[in-house]
Amino acid sequence: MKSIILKTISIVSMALIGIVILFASGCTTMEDGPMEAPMDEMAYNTWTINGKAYPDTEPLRVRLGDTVRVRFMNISNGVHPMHLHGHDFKVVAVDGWPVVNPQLRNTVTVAPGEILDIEFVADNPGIWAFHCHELHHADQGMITVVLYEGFSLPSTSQIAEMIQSEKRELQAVNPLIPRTLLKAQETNTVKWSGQTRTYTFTAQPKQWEIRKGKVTEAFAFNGTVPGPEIRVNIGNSVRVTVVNNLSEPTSIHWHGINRIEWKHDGVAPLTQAVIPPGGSHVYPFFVDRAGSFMYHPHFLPNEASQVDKGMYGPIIVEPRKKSYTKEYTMMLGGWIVK
Ligand SMILES: [Cu+2]
Repeated sequence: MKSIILKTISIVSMALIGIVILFASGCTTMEDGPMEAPMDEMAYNTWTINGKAYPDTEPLRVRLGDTVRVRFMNISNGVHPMHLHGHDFKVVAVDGWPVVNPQLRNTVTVAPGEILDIEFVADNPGIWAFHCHELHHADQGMITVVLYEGFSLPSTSQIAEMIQSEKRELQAVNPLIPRTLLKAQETNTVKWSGQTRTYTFTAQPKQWEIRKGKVTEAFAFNGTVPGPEIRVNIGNSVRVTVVNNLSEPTSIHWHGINRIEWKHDGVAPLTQAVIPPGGSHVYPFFVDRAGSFMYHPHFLPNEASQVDKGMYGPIIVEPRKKSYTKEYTMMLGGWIVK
């Protein structure tokens, strides 16, 4: 019975482009006989968009200048914070009802049974991840991409070549920001201040005291959890060298930062090569608005475990005028402590 329902949903969704149906399934097949749907969300091991799990999810194909509406329908029993890279969007409808004064955001939580419509303007050409930010769900399939006309998903060898050419560009005469990023800034209302802030973050294992007397293995940037704060001003460009001293690959995503080239967006192996153990990668980006952002690994399929071990940190872009007299940052984490 369950398989029949699944099939029906999949046919309906294929016919309606732009509709995203979020679904979870166990690994049971028809041959296994009827499957009891597990009560526990954690018992699911595959999470899908329109019946498909990454890398078989269908890209959202857009053209520069499109206004894109995406309709989330959460038929699963999981809560899915859906996150779009490279763009901000507005939640324009909930359960078919229009939202008054929708705010710009890059993540929205879709609860079981909820239907949300979002809209974004396709103004940032490239290949951008679009996924559930419950990173275990992303690791288990709930990830796709926004693919601009004129771009195609790079093959592994193309990614390797892309990284090499980027390296050459970054090492060229004035290496602080790549030419292509400067070009991207020309279309922006905020101009480069002439300042580039540079950071080096080294990821390595660390025995981390999570509460007094309780030590657990963390993956820490520069020996701390959270990792070091990036604190910059509007108009700065930023250049972060990430050094990987772990025994597994990684790659880092600059969450909420849209003035970045898609190939430095950190989703490996989707849009950049992994940073292998012993390797490094230089991430250049630009900040054009004040706000709170963060960085974290986005290496499929290990991003959830790397985040859970402490590989994250805040990015604060100072406002020109402060509405507060004191400030704190709280990064909320989850651990498996033995
Ligand atoms: Cu999810």
